[in-house]
Amino acid sequence: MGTMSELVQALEQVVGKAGLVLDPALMGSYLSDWRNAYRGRAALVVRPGSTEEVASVVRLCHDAGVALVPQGGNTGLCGGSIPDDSGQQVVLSLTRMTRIRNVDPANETITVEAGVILQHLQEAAAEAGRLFPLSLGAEGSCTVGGNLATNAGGTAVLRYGNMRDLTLGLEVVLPDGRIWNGLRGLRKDNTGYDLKHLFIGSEGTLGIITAAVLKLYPAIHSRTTAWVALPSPQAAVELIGRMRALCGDRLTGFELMSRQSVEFVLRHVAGCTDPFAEVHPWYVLIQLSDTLPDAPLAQMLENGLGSAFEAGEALDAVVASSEAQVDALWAIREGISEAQNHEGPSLKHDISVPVSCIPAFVEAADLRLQQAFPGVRIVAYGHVGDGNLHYNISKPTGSDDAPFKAQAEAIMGLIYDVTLEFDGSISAEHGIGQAKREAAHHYKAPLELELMRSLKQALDPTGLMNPGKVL
Ligand code: FAD
Ligand code: S2G
Ligand code: ZN
Repeated sequence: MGTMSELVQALEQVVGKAGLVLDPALMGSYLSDWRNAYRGRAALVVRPGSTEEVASVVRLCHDAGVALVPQGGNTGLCGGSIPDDSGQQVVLSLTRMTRIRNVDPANETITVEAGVILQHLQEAAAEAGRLFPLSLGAEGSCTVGGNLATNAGGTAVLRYGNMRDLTLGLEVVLPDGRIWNGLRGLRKDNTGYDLKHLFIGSEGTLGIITAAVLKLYPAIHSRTTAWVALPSPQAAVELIGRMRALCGDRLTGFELMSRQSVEFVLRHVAGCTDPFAEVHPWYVLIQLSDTLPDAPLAQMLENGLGSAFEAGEALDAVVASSEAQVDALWAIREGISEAQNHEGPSLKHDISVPVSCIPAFVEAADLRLQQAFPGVRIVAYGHVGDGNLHYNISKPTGSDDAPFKAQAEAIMGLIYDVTLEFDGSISAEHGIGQAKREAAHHYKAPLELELMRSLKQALDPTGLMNPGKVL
């Protein structure tokens, strides 16, 4: 096919005028990420309303040799949904595909389109008397397609797993425009390679996810939440072990936060107050949940915290006595991401190490960072049960952005080196995108990269699906 304008005319035949954004002045929100860390230019934004329209768009772009950048809620933190600065790429937004196609309470499954916002999915599950457990700070705007493409994690992974664990079937438009309908709601299907797992976590580089069959869980009817002050990450690891032994799968949230991360929230997020009068070095937010309406959760929590105090693992604790207080405690935790933006550039390191290595990782990384980059502020927090720390770095108080940004690569290298010393991963839940391509090429085993490239070559031989991301 010929010129871009011929492509635009053909695309308009498929999606109609309403499905195209041609005016650069109206493209803004599609061309930069949530933090404004990445900015690109697009030939146009296309917003198909159905799987068939996605397939036609992909076929037209494939035949025209035009690269596609799939986009959902654009809340990703690795620049995976942002086009390059050539102005030749097409952003394909799934945000018009918001149908909930089917809910099957007896099979405990729900079939949704890729553009469904995570919060709406949670609400649809609740209306059916069930729970869809994925929960993360961006749930008000991230989409199911983006959650699948990044294999999103969040705060309930320790009990329910990440998006990969919550998925039974997928519908995908392949890079050549063919539609793969793998929308089966089966918990057992052993008929060869499990193809859905190729696309989950592929960040738009192997195809466009247009729908999914997701697992539903029994609804929660009782919940108790506590905010606990601790002397160290070691105490947090001891405490989660204690709570797991006591409560088993009732432990549905265990979020660690350093004092620095809480300080940022108290400073920048309106309505957040310190649950304690005294300052402490570390905190955890603990949540227990049960399907029984009157499960003895408060008693379990009291037993666990009681022995933690005796063992010197806890310094203070408050158990939420109302829904409002539960929300207020979670608002502190979920406010950390936004609060960091008010303190200059946030160098994000979404790392994971074995849970038992979290204390030693923090000690080693803190020490080496302060030696090499005195004054940088370490904003460490995250999902202890998954071994996943958001070990983010902000510039020294009162310093300029530029010299700090100039050290970004050295800071990142130091933190990832320490991560690998503990056999960890440089990306626990956010993916690679464009932010961590070089790091992934540096830290991943050559054989793993070779196998990934073979899969990319097999599924997207023209390389038009989200080029420059992941590989
Ligand atoms: P986008 O940002 O639009 O896209 C993300 C990637 O997926 C891109 O590579 C894009 O090309 C691709 N993509 C999008 N839709 C499709 C599709 N239909 N088919 C194929 N590829 C597609 N993430 C976590 O895992 N855990 C957290 O706790 C967490 N907390 C966050 C808190 C805040 C405040 C913010 C802003 C982000 C947080 N994130 C977290 C990151 C982000 O919300 C997730 O990565 C989310 O899954 C992205 O969804 P999205 O719809 O915004 O995807
Ligand atoms: C979270 C958000 C990303 C960040 O809040 O759990 O995934 O580092 C993170 O701000
Ligand atoms: Zn997270």
